[in-house]
Amino acid sequence: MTARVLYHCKQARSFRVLWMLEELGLDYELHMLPFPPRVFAKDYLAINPLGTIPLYIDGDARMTESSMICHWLATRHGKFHVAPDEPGHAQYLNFVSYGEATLTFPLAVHFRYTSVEPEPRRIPQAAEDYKRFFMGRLKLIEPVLQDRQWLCGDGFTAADISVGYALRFASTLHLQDAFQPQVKSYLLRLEEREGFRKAIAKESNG
Ligand SMILES: N[C@@H](CCC(=O)N[C@@H](CS)C(=O)NCC(=O)O)C(=O)O
Repeated sequence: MTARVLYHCKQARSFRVLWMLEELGLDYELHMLPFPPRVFAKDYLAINPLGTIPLYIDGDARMTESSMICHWLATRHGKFHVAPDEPGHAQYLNFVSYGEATLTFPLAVHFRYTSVEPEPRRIPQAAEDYKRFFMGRLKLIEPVLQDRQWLCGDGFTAADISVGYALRFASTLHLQDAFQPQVKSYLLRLEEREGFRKAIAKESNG
């Protein structure tokens, strides 16, 4: 059996990988780290010089990009993806990347300048600007979710995990009141999934 190992901090982007592993029903070893590991788990730098999480090890594969790990797992296990020869493949790939590069990036800046930095280094203007930046970037999914349950049609995919994590992150930052109703109900639908609930339980129990 392949040894699968995930390094994770509670609620961090590595949650995407934890969620996908649970959706696929795979066995894995979970290593919980304090946040940020580069400060509180300096040994971790020896296995991941970036100091970021996730680090996912699966046989010969070592990966540090959460959305791509989900896509890779989905294609490898033949579930929760849109294959290259299927309609909607390009849009699927676009959503997988968009969840991290377009949606999570501005949230991370907002989070940093409202919560992570010590008080004297916080920048309210940057926090506000990047909150607006995030809200504007939801325009890609708002019309899609008017008439679809999941981003890529009838089936749940890695794109939903990539984007769903960003929406969940926004809701932990209390930004969900500005979501359009179809985005709010999409997030609730994601949070009701068994895989999501199991992943939450796993990270809570360490
Ligand atoms: N693009 C990467 C970003 C990874 C990343 O920056 N993770 C954050 C946690 S959400 C982290 O490790 N931050 C700690 C640090 O920067 O020291 C991904 O999607 O996995």
